[in-house]
Amino acid sequence: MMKINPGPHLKKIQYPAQLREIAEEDLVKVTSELRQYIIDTVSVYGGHFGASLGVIELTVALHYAFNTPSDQIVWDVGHQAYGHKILTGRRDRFHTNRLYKGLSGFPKRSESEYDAFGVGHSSTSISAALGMAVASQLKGENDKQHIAVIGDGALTGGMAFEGLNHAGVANANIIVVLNDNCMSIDPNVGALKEYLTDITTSPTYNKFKADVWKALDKLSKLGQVSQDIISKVHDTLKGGLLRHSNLFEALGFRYFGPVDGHDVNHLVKIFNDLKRIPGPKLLHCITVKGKGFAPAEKDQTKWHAPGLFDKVTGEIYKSASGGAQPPKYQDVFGNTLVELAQNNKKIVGVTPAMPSGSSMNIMMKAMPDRAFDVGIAEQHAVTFSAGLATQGMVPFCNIYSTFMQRAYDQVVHDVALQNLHVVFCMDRAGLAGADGPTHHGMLDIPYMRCVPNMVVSAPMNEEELRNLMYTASLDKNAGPFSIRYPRGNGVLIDWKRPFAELEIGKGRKLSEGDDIAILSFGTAGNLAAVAVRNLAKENVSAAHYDMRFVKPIDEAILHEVFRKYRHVITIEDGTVVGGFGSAVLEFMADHHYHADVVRMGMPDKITEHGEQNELYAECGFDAKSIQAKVKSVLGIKIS
Ligand SMILES: Cc1ncc(C[n+]2csc(CCOP(=O)(O)OP(=O)(O)O)c2C)c(N)n1
Repeated sequence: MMKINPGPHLKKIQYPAQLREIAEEDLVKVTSELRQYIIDTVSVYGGHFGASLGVIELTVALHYAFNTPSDQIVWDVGHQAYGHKILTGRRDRFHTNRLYKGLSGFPKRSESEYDAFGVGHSSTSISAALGMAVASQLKGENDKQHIAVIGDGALTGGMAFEGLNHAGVANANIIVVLNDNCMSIDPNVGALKEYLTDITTSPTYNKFKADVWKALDKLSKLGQVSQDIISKVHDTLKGGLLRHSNLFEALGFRYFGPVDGHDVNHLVKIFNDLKRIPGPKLLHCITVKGKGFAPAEKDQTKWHAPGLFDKVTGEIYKSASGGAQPPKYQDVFGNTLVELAQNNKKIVGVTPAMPSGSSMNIMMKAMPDRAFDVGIAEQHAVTFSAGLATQGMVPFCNIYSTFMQRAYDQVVHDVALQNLHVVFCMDRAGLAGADGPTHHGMLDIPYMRCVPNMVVSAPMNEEELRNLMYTASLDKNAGPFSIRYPRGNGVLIDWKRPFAELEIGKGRKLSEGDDIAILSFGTAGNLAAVAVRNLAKENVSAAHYDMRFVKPIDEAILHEVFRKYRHVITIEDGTVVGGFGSAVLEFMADHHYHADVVRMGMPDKITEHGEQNELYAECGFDAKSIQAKVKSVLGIKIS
């Protein structure tokens, strides 16, 4: 283990109370030591990077000016909260960040009382902080502060606006800190981004803001001014602000800024001022993602989560495994989509803010008019796709399994009920790894399986993914079609092999056997195939079926299996509750078969974070465990 040494000021700070003992003139030193500590640690232990560097000054200023943990800070998404973790009792464990059994990469209530709200998915902070603020109001805790720190990317999510809309009339004590760095993971998109740039650069607006600041400055010099005076000043200013049509003011917020989000002393002063102003307030801070580490400032997308790197040269290390690597599933998706779209003008691509993560950027580059990044807006992505489909387009809407949860009603109400031809490609299905429970794609098999009209499929390897995408694009298969695949890569494939149309609802038998049948769905089939080969060496004869589809499920195979076998094992890379195994059990019950069915998959509990293989091992999801399960089912002594 490599020891990371904190600088002399940071060394003195275990908790924010100690930070508050530091003289204001030394805060800049604290920020540079904190920044260095993150660079030192993330370069050798990995994790998110640029976002935390961009909010160092904000983090220090917030904990300095506010009385945390009594005052509550909600970090939106939470990938930028490393500085917060280090300042709130977790510096000595920070090297375990995102590692198995170590600190979570995101704020988590069970980890620290300073983590006011568990996060991972974006755009929740305003609603959560507002809930806290209203609760404080109801409890008569009127001095308590509630702060949502939200990025300009996260602000593109509809929920953020739902929160703003409510907060603007709730009259509760909430401060929204808008961390505007013009970036999501990829460059931020949409009209809101343009608007934020406009109010940052408009000379008339800024002249007016300067007047506002002068007035506020006077107020703060008065010390404890009465709410009455503040309200009067506010009302006078508000008219002017509205004349300059400020979106946030129009929504009932008091808007302050834009300010330099890297001037820690100025930020402290502003936060101390804002504390005295009741009601909803928004502070617009301009920051630079990756601030203080030149390569990260330069290529902000690459340095969102770069992996391990040399902190001196900025070289990002390649993964150790040599030789030709099989392509990642996401890249197979991206390249295949372009190939399909070249031959079919109706195909378009839709991603909610994940061009790099899903490899939709391949199509965005090749066919910029036909691929859309719609912002962090999964619900919109699905209904936008539905709209496209009503006009005969064939949208491939790519959303990580975990983020699709957001858009469930749109999947049901806007797509499935109207039987529209939208292809849902769900990346990161299964255990996501170091991002942990907020990002695991555990639930999509059950939640897609119960939707009428929906085809639910999963490829066993990359070649099957190509064929499923091709099949899903065909007019004769018009209707909602979902394809799930995991993070990472599988096998080397021959890109030149022509597409093969797969029959919907048909699985395939991969090996014959007498003692037991193993039914797999998706990439779990690769583990099953290894297990079957190993079992054969021990004279255990297992049949293996790759089902490909959970809905419609291959009834011919299931009749064959239940007629022939007393013992059946199902395996899927998702929760065992309501998933593929459950579909098999339902079939068995509906057709009055009787067999011993064992379901393998993810247990009905929260699986934490760690390397994917560590987590799969913990869940007993590997070839060895399948072999052991087969033997125990057959009553064979396990050697
Ligand atoms: C609902 C949801 N969709 C997508 C993501 C993936 N994601 C994580 S961070 C991020 C960008 C956030 O941008 P911003 O809020 O501006 O923060 P920054 O990283 O720029 O500091 C995205 C799209 C997510 N966490 N949640």
